[in-house]
Amino acid sequence: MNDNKKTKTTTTTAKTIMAAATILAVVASAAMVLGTQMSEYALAQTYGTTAASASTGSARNPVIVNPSQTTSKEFWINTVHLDGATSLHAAVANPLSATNTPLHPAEIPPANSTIPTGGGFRIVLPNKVGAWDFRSFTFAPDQIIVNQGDKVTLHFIGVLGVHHIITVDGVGTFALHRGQIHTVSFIANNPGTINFWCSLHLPNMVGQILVLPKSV
Ligand SMILES: [Cu+2]
Repeated sequence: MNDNKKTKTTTTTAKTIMAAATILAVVASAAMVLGTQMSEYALAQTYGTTAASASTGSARNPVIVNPSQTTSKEFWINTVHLDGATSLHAAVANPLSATNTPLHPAEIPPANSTIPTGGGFRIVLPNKVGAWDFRSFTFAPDQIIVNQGDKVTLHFIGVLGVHHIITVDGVGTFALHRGQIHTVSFIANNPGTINFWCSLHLPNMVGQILVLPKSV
């Protein structure tokens, strides 16, 4: 084989390889599109919708609530306090990071407090580096809805706060420390409201159970 023929053969081989590579790339991208479509379809199936209903945004059927049916209901209620921690001095941004901006501006505690008395609110005045905090106690959740005749089980969980003295109206009073769970159960015989509260953190550490009347 002379040099001319060699060059021609090499060029032809290179063209063949390039053509094959192009075909492979087309097949691969077609497979990717198909794969994406299949995974979207699988996702739609997972959420119990068809592709048509997903595209029109129609919702799934709502769950029908029937107040005439009684059942057992169980709730987990955490003791919580929310903290507004801030400082007399603005937080310092990191000059090396474009996304790190100060978390809070300089703030001073209000001169004339409007906070009601009771342990439910607390201001921690500025410490020697200017940090101060406003705290508010609550339950999470603090509103519960059940049906008349339901067996209601409440698990109170001591998460935040050293301890609490909790009363569930008509059910009882108990102490709850951090790390403990105290459970009460009762039948919601009467429609109306059942209040619960912590006597150490009034007036805001309160909650309410709304008992819906049985339909006749
Ligand atoms: Cu409390």
